[in-house]
Amino acid sequence: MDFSLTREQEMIKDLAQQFAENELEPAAARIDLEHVFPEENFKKMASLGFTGIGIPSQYGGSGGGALEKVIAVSEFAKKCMTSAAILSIHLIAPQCIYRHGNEEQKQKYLPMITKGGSLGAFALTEPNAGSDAGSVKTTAIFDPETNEYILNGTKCFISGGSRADVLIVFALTQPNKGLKGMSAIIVEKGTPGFSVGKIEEKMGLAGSETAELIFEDCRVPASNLIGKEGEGFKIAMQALDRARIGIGAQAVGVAEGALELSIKYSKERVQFGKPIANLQGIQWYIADMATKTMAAKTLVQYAAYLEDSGKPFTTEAAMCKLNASENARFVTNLALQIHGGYGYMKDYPLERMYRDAKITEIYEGTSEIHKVVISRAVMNK
Ligand code: COS
Repeated sequence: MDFSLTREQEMIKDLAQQFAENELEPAAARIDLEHVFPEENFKKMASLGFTGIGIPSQYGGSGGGALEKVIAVSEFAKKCMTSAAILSIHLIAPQCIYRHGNEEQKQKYLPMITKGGSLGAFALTEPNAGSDAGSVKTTAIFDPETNEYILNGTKCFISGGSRADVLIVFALTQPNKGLKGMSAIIVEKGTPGFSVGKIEEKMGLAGSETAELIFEDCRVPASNLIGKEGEGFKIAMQALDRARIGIGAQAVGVAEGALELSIKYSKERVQFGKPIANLQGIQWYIADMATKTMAAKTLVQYAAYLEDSGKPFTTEAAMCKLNASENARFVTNLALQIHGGYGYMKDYPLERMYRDAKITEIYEGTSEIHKVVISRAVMNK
């Protein structure tokens, strides 16, 4: 068993760490307060190759796989969860096209979203299809006269949806077949009949622009179908398996960031005539935070290793996301507690990290859904 990173992975880690410290951290508080998508930083992510992780260079990607994604996303999340979420969720769309698209689709769409600065989005969730993703009601009816699909329906809570240039939309091409009639279709920003509705006001991840998307007789060429008709649910589930490792990486990163800040603060903060780091209560907090975060990180990296090795990883992706997200809430809560009143103030990043961490227990599948996935697997149900 070899837990060490390769030289290339070490380089990605260093690059991500420097970028996070120099560019992401200084903007993090402003993004959170002003609720703005960090356009400039996203462009820089693209120019540094982060938006093309997991895609080969022939399509504009920077190569690597799940572990490289985990490394970059975790480093980003230490300093700015919104930026980590933007990267991690963006990476779902190129993976869908690369793994399930045809050569023409790869040539057309991948370079723009891997290195061209275009943002990808994954549009599955609907008002009545959240945890029950198979209940999607949006339709995409084929029109043989024009060789187009006509989309009708509403998606909600779509991360980056209002800003995305290329969206993977899940819709029923055969509505009478339920989830077996679901297909994955590429929709480009600006397509007539596609509009952005409500932009959500969220508890955290303020800069990631979570939006409602409305499709009203939105016509897209039949050539935008990814894979075959009816394959959409499986494409979505496989995409979510990969994405859940990305959320695990976000959760590990925010926990590591909060732990680092807590260690630093506890050594500086003097109460009762000595640094609070000398108090055993604080030492025990730090020991628990460090141990649980190391365990979470190891499980996330193990799930990434399975994905990269071409082995089944659905269960481990669910486990790593469940564990890392619960740990992120645990660690950011204790970190805020260690910082006391200062932790509650916006002058420090702790309250933001605490708010941002919470979403990891909810999006890309709630903790409860992951327990369904895990128990089904381990109990053979
Ligand atoms: N990979 C590949 N195929 C999968 C799969 C996976 N991870 N999970 C399920 N499938 C397949 C099943 O094998 C089944 O195919 P067959 O009918 O050919 O056997 C089909 O999909 C239906 O699966 P299942 O019966 O398990 O579907 P359910 O409706 O019970 O849903 C859960 C399964 C709950 C796991 C799924 O709906 C889910 O993940 N929900 C959460 C959605 C989510 O994360 N939403 C957030 C969106 S982005 S913020």
